This record gives sequence, structure tokens and C-alpha cells, in this order.
Amino acid sequence: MIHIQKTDPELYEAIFSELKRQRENLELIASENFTSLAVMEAQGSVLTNKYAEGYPYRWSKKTGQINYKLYGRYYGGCEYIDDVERLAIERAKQLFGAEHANVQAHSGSQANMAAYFTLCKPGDTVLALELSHGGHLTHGHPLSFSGQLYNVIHYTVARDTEQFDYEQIEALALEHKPQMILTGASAYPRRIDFARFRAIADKVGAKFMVDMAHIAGLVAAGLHDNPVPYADIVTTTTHKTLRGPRAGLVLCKEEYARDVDAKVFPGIQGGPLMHAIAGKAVAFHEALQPEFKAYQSKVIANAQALAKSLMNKGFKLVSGGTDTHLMLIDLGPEESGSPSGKKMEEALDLAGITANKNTVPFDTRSPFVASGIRLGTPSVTTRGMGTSEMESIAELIKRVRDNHENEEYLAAMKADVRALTAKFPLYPEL
Ligand code: DSN
Repeated sequence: MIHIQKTDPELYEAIFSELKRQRENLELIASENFTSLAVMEAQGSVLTNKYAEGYPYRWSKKTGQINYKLYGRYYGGCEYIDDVERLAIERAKQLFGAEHANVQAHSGSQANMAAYFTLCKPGDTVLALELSHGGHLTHGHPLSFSGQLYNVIHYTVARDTEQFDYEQIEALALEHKPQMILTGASAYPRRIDFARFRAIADKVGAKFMVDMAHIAGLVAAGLHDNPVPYADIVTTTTHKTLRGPRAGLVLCKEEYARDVDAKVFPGIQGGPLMHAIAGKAVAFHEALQPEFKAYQSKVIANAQALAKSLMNKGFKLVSGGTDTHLMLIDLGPEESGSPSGKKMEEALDLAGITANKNTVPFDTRSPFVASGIRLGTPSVTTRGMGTSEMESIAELIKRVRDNHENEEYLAAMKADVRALTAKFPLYPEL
């Protein structure tokens, strides 16, 4: 960043401080990761200068198929841009076994909007997971476009297992006859049975959409069932377990391809962020390598080790553990005297541990206070930590919980956190 340092020292200071924070803190936010330098290089490249509305192909009127030989852009000078986008598309299709990929969605929310617009009409009924049980804002929250345009009915996890209850989901589908069933989650630690969802959707004649944002890296590595063969449309972000740039992706069956393309552009977006698309191409290439599978196996092994250590120390985990990269600590209700999720997030922060408060199923606190803390292992695994470090992390979290009111103690704990992170240097080249 030699240029920013010279031209804009104030901004440089903020960016450098963030690099220092990422290096020194323990990053346990389940939806975050550290991309490769190659991904960042692509994002900081000259591709940011180019307008490329349209696609690197046109839909042929004659065959109804994509034709790469036809110029599909609204601007000249896209010959190299086309190569970038084509590489991203082909790699995404290969990685997930998809018939069609749209790599232009700027974010997961926009990918989701494109999927809704393709599969539903405003006013249609959609069955999706409740936000406070692990869902996402775009799965029907009243403040999201999804809650405003559609009649969203929510399923929840079961009270006893805190896992999906497929009987309940089927009963709701039979009762409400949704036009679309949506699954996927931001805070659900268990495997999702996509075949079962497809069967329920077929029983009521619903379309089936999957938002696999959190687990996309596990899916790419073959460590979680792939929703692509089951769903009409699959969306994802590319920056979580998948470890790419902050962006979105839509995968679908051939029959929806043209419509998905039209919904993304010009339906929702204007010019694609070509530097981000190049970052996606780099990340998909990385995810196709054998090392990526080894990395994802470690992410899961670390999550299981962290979950086990936390439970051995008396923490209650939602659903009693994890099958994925994330877990939710249920800190207990207000009457139990334990800290709220908000208090715990603040206490962790003081000690140099970054995580986020999260509601737990049937939470009695408001979402802004919440009774849970969500933890994930993608970032710490990227920097090289293994199962023995997960034990140390569980102990650090216990110390924070036990001393959550003692700011001096928490500030002093930073030295222990830094001693751990210093053993796993992050971006030494920067
Ligand atoms: N904000 C993301 C997460 O943390 O899971 C979801 O979009």
C-alpha cells in the first residue's frame, strides 16, 4: 500500500490498523475468512476500471442457448474482461457441478434477490427458516425485500433437538402450499438434508431454493452434501468458508439460466464489479485444488475440537455440537445470571477475541442483546491453527466468560491472545 501511504496517510492509518487487528486478534466470526494474496491482488487490479454491462456471451435467438461467439456487452473493449468472466463461470460450474453460473451478483443478498425474482412473483408464499433460529434477513425478515414482497411462513428448529424437524417443515408446506421453499442458514450448526427438502417441495409443487453461503466451502470440498442436484436455484456468498472475495454467486439449472441472468442484470444491478469477479475466479481455482479439501477437513476437525472443549468446560452448545464450521454457545437466560450475548461479545472484544452475539432458538432476549455467541473456525484454520489450539481457545473463552465484568482482567488477557496469534503469522508479506 505504498501509494495510499503517500497520498492519503489518514486512510492508510485506518487500513493498516485493521491489518494489525486481523493479525493480532483471534478471529472467530463464522462468516469471515482470510483470502489469499492472489484474491486480493485480483481485487486491486486494473479490472476495477472497466465497465462491462451485459455478459461475455449472448443468448442465441436461434438455438435458445448461450453463444460465446456473440458480443453480449453494452460497452466496447471487453475482450479481456470476457476472458475473466468466462473463467469465473466455468470454474464455478466445475466446482459445484452446476448447469449454469451467474458470477455477477455483487453480494449474497443480491444473489438471493435474483433467485426470488426468478422463482416467485410478489405476493407468493415462501417457506423459509426463521432468522432467530439461524436463518438470514433475506429469508423473509419484515425489513428485508423478502419479507416485504412475499408472504413468508417460517419454520423453526425443534425445541428438544434444536435441529430441523422435517416433519414440521412438511406439515407447514402442506398447510401453506408455498410457491417456493428456501433453506440455508447463517447460524445452524448441523447438516441440511437437501434431498428431504426436495421431496417436500415436490409433494406440494413448490420450487426449491438453497442459500448455501455459510457451507459453500464445505460443499466445494465434498464435505457437505451438494444442494445443486436438488435445488432449482442455489445461491452463495464467496467470502465465507469458500475463502474468496466479498461477493455473491448464483447457480441454477439450465431452464432458469436465461431468467437468472436477466434478473441479475439488468433486473437488479448495473455494471458488474469485474475486479471482484476476477477475485472469484481466483478463489474457485484455489477451491479446485486438493489442498482446499484438506483445509476444509481441518475447518471441521477444528470446529469439532472447539465444540468438545467448550462442552467439557461446561458450555451449552445449541443442538449439542456441530457438523460444520460453526457452533452457537447458549449462554443461558437472563435469570441464570450468565452474561448476555451482547455482554459476552464486548468482553471477548476487550480480550482481543472477535465473535458475534447471536440469538439462540426460542431466545427470550431481543436480537440486539441475544443469549448466544456464534463461533466459527474458518479464519483460525486458514492461519494454520489446529486442534490443540482449539483447546487453548476454549480455555480463553471460559476465562472471558468467568471474568466478563472485570475489564482490567480482560485487557490483560490480550497478551495471552497475542501470544497465540503471534505463532501463526498472518499476511507476513504485507
Ligand atoms: N452476515 C452474514 C453472517 O455473518 O452470517 C450473513 O449474511
